[in-house]
Formats: sequence, C-alpha cells, structure tokens
Amino acid sequence: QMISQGWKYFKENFYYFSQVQKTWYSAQQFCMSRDSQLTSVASESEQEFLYKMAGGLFYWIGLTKAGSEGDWYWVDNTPFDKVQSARFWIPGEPNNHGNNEHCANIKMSSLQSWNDASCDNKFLFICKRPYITSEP
Ligand code: 2F8
Ligand code: CA
Repeated sequence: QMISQGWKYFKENFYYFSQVQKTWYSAQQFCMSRDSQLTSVASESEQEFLYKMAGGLFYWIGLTKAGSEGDWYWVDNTPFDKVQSARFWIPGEPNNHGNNEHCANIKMSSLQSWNDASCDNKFLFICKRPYITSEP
C-alpha cells in the first residue's frame, strides 16, 4: 500500500501541493514520476477545494493547449467542457497575453481563479492521482 504523506484526500483522489516552483512541463514530469498528473478540475466542488487549498498562491493545473492555436485540454485525459469551465476563468482570461500563454494556473482564491500564462514560467503546481482500492 502506497504511503500518501504530503497528499491531501478529496473525493476519491489524492492531491499534492508542491512547495517548489517548476515550469508547466517539468511539473507534469514530476507528477508522472509520482504516478499522478497535473490536476484536472471537473466540478465546482473540486474547483472550490483546489482554490481554497491554494490560498491565493499561484499553482499550475493540468490544462494546456493542443499547439499554440489549439483547444484547451486536460493532460489527464478528462474531457474539457468549455461551457461548464467558463465560470472558472478570471474575468478577461484566457487572454493569451503576448501570444504566448498556453498553460493554465490557479491564481486567485476565488471560484473564478484560472489564468493562462506562459508554460515556461515557474509556479507551484498541483498533482492528482486516483485513490484506488483493490477488490477484497
Ligand atoms: O492582467 C492580466 C495578465 O497579467 C499578467 O500579464 C501582465 C499575466 N502574466 C503572467 O501571469 C505570466 C497574464 O497572464 C494575465 O493575463
Ligand atoms: Ca493570461
């Protein structure tokens, strides 16, 4: 049984809030090395859990674009619901500032917390892995 020190449980998943800053890609590599991925956000309750835990610090999440002109997608393969997710962006975001913002982070302690930023920026990050129980 895997030890989960440093991981926070919420609704069938464990979340890791990093204490070091990495680029988006390095953060995802770190998560994968821990059998996890940068977190998806699939519900309002999950969004609420994450922004409250983030406490106003900036954290990468697992949302990125398929190429610089592509659609947003979740790196853990959760389908991205553009309509349901619209309420989670900071008003005015995503704005693709400088034409170079292809990764998303949680930036505000608010339901409307996401910003798109350059993937090369270093931020804290949140990994997510399913809590799996084996059959008896
Ligand atoms: O005003 C919103 C704008 O603020 C910054 O750019 C000046 C952000 N840049 C980073 O976080 C790297 C933009 O993403 C954001 O849209
Ligand atoms: Ca932006």
